[in-house]
Order: sequence, then structure tokens, then C-alpha cells
Amino acid sequence: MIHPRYYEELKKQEELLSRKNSVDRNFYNGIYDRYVNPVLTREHAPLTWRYDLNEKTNPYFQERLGINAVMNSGAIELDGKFYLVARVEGNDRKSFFAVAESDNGIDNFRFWDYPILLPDTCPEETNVYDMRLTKHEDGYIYGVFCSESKDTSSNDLSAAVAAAGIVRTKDLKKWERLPNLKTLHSPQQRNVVLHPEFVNGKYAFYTRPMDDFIDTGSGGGIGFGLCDDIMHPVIDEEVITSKRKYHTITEVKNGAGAVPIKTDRGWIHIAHGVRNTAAGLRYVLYAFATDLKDPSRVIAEPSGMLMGPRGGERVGDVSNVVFSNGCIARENGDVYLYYASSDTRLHVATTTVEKLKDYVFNTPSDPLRSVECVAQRCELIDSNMALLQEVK
Ligand code: BGC
Ligand code: BMA
Repeated sequence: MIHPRYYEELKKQEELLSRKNSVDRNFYNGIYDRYVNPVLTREHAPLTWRYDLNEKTNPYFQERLGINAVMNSGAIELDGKFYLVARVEGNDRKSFFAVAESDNGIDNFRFWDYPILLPDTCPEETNVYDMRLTKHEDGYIYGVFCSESKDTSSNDLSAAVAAAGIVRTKDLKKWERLPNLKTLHSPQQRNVVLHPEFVNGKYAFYTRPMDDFIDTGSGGGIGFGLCDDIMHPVIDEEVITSKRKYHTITEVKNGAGAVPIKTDRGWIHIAHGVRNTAAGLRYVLYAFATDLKDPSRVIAEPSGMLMGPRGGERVGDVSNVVFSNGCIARENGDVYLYYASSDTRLHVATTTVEKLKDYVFNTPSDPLRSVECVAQRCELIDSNMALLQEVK
């Protein structure tokens, strides 16, 4: 017999899943809209993933395999529908991937019946997270994610190794696992993104060279490298695209986020930047553009962050974090940016390609020193004052 409490919980969940979302009118910056409700939370996970519904074996209707958080999602549009491959974290701290689907991209996301069970090809792999979904011109949809293993060469119980895992699919249902990406000059990789087009006839990856699991160390920023054979993915040379800079939002780390958006003026990238504070690392999103022909060459980089954690977003399992690894740019120019707040829940922000272009190419770049930043602001105020005088 099914436990009666199941129907009660199901009704509550159904209300959550069918709830309409709307633009948050309290927030304005002209660049994007934020929304009142998150698009995915732990409460969106199907009850069948969490409870044993059988009254006999679960008389108290207890959660047997709880879900702790739903966050960092890859995103893709297929046949007009919006699909997210979310990072779902169990109460056991292990993450896995699951597909959620919506007709409009802003609400009513529903998980498919089963999460993704990846082919078990890496016996040492302990955890997986943060999949980027790339619709590649070779016809496959690639998922590139972080594959984390214990660092057995260290006596530190927490020591870990991060590598880029690669899977591919045509339908988000059947997943083929490829070998992990090898970068010959970087011992660890996280935040790796596959570029959607061939570059010089090769597969192109945005990488993040780092010295160890947490520290990017000598890694100067977001890397870029080419690979001849996706079935044996090896990158020799990694060049730096968007650099980390002293006393900016990228001082401690930065990393590629969503798959870059192709525009007539260049590739638009939405990445994350990390700085350290007395309260721990602070993660924000920033944007930059690279050259259409040479996607490793930065051609515009607005000053500062595109988005930081605000209000309730600031609090969660890893507070003071916004993180994105998925964005959908539609044929009609609409853009849906999926971002998680504080490693706990997933949100959407909407904008358009035109607005992003305006932001990336017309926002001044960071002069890197307070005094010059004030001068830059005074210039803006001057021209505004003059304009206000004029219309008086
Ligand atoms: C966590 C990630 C985190 C990474 C670096 C991993 O163990 O699962 O969420 O980004 O460590 O701190
Ligand atoms: C990382 C990422 C994310 C996470 C962030 C903040 O390094 O890979 O999984 O959102 O840290 O904890």
C-alpha cells in the first residue's frame, strides 16, 4: 500500500511545480531581469527519488535518500523546449546530474523520472558536478563536467584531484562517456567548456589551468586549447584568454561558465570571478567578448561584475556565491541565463543578445586603480550634468 502521506506531499509539490514565475520588479539594471522564484530547488526533486512510498517498509514516511540542493545547471534548447542538466546534491554530499524540462524556460521545470546514470568508466571518481552542455557542429551534444577523485598521493584526507569528464548524447537520454580531457601542462582542471564550433578544424576547449585542487596558483586565468581527436582528448598548449587581475573580482580565480554565445560582433562569454574576503570566497559572474575567428582573443571586457548574489541569494550552503554553467540564447535573440545562488538553488535571469552586446561592448573597462575609477565615474557624471542642464 502507498503511504497516505505521499498524496499530501505530492499535492504540495504539484503546487510548487505549477507555480508561475514573474520578473522581480524590485530589481533593475537595464541589463537583465531577475525573477521572483528560483526555477529549481531541492523541493523540485521527485518524491520517488527521496521516499520509499510503501507504507509497510516506510511506516513513518521518512525521507530515505534526501536531496540537499539543486544548483549549477547546463542548459540547452531542443525543439523549442528548455532543458537543464542540473547538479543535484544528495544528503550524502555526492552530486549527480538530472534533466529538468520546461516549455518557457522560466517556470514549471520538471525533472524526468530518473536522474542520469553515467557510464562508470573511472573507478577512482568520487563526485561529479557542473556540466556544460555544448551543441557542437559535429552533431553531438557534449557534456563536460568536473570529475573529482581522492588524491591518494597526499596524507590529507580532503586532498582531491579535479579533471574534466566528457560525455556525449543526441537526446539527453543515452550518454556515451569519452576519456577525461588531458591537459599536458596543467595537473588539474575544473570549469572546462567545449566551444560549439571547430577552430582551425579542431575541437576547442576553454580550460582553467590550476596548480592544485583549490588554488589556481600560477594559472593566469581562463585558458583555451585545441584538441585533434575528441575520442582521445589531449590539449598541449593552453593560452590565457580572460586574465585574473589584482584587486578585481577575478583576483583569486576565474573560470568559464556558460558556452559562449555567437553574435555578429564576437563571442560573448559569461564566466565567474572569485575574490577572497574575511568571510570566505565570493563568487560573482562577469562577461567578456572574444574574436569571432580567434575565440581565445579577448576584444572587450566590461569593468566589474555582471551579477553578484543579492538578498536571499547570498545565503546557502556556500554563502556569497552566484555561479553559472548554462545559458540559452534563442534564435529570436532572447537569452536565458541560469545561475545558482550559494550552491543551494537555481535561478533564471533573462535578457537579449542585443542587450548583452550593448553591455559588453559599451561598458567601460576597469582602469584597475581607485583614482582612475573615480575619474571614469566623474566623466560619466559630467556628461550627465551637461545633458540635464541642456534639457532644463
Ligand atoms: C565541491 C565543489 C567546489 C569544489 C572546490 C568540490 O568538492 O563539490 O562544489 O566547487 O570542491 O571548492
Ligand atoms: C566551485 C564550482 C562550483 C561551486 C563553487 C562555489 O569551484 O565548481 O561547483 O558553485 O565552487 O562553491
